[in-house]
Amino acid sequence: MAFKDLQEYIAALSLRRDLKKITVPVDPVLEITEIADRMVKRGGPALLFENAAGSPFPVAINLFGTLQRLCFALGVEDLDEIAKRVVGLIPQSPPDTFFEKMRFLVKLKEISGFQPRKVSAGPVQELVEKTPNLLRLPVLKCWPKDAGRFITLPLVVTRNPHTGQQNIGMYRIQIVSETKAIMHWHVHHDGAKNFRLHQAQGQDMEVAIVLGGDPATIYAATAPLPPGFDELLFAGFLRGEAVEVVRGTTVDLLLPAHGEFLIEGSVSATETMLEGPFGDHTGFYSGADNYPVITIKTITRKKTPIYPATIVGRPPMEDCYFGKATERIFLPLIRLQLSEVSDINLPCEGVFHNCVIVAIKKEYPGHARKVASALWGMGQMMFVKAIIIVDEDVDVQNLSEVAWKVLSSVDPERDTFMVKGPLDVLDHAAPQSIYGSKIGIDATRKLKEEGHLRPWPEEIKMAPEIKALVDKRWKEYGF
Ligand SMILES: [Mn+2]
Repeated sequence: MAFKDLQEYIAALSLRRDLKKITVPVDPVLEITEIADRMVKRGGPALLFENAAGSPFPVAINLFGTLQRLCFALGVEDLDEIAKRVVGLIPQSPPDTFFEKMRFLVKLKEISGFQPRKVSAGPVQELVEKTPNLLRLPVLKCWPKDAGRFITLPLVVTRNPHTGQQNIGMYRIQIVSETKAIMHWHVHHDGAKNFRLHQAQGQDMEVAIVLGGDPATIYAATAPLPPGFDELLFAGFLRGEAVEVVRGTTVDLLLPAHGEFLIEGSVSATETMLEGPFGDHTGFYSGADNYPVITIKTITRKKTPIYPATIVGRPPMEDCYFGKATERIFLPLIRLQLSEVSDINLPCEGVFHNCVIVAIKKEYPGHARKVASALWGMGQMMFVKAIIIVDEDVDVQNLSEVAWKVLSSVDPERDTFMVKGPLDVLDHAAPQSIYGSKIGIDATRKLKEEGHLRPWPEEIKMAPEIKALVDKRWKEYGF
């Protein structure tokens, strides 16, 4: 059963005792961040601030802040259930490129019922604000040196002017005034691409910002889908039920009908403003830069909406769990291209683009380097700064085991290699923005062709019969 919207999900969390309601007034400026940060760090519940200072609307945060909660949000016990459904969609003899293979998700359309379903009216349009005013929303100022208040969990809907294809992405939005805001998207984001296509024709771009919606749609907005792949179709697949959409009141876009708020307006082709600094998901502040200005025309909403938010900052944060969902759901697609990959871990501390640990079934000299090169050539993996390759018997999810195996199995001179390439815009260590060096660490057992001239030592393991004996006698020992 799929959640219809955020409020149904929040009610279900409450029933599971995985939601804490805070009734005293709390300030969306910094105070909510400090509380939410403590909760996410201790694996605490989702939070509903019923009395957000300066706003008539409650704030929900930490809605996806543990792996169990995210699974619950997506309607599964384990994320691998989704991965198995993805595998089921992939044909036996797929075409050549990774993206073509990913596009086979388009098969979804055939087994349909998952394509967004247009409805004539939706709760997100229950009420039209007489005068749209972003300042009435309980938008957080997240960290002390942030430039202002930022919408952090928006579904930003744009359209490709040539194909008509819509895109949903999650990009932070800085509030400037009642009707002005600044859109922060990175150059490779689909929303930014749609914007450049409008800009090239000298046109402002229609935009809709949906706050809320069902949990699968919110996750889908963060997933690294190939360009042109509909996030709402993916969300429909995840929840096993089509997402209902309504036409905007002042923009020609189809929008999730069960959002809490719907903000409509346009992104200026010409006008920019200084956006940031912003305390980012790297755990450091991102500097200020110029980004396009959004002018708001209309705000519609439910009669009693909840404002959804998240915070980023020193990991682990809530976005870590979205990243984990992506890691699990997309692993089968990586394995299509690289069948030798047995598992992969994007540790939270690596904030997705700093580190990937990958286990492989090694078959020939140089195999680890081949896998690293292939990953660096695959979609958003191109941004990864460090790729660590281990043998398949290493549990890549166990960072203690990884540290032990890597540190003991690497000859730094022989087993590390550096290449240059694109880097994430948030990598502040690179000498210049978005370009620099990457490292591969081959921590697999070395072969003699790889220059290892001695036998590889055997790992210590207890004899199975002794383990069984100790298991059996465990109580006898008096522990
Ligand atoms: Mn997209």
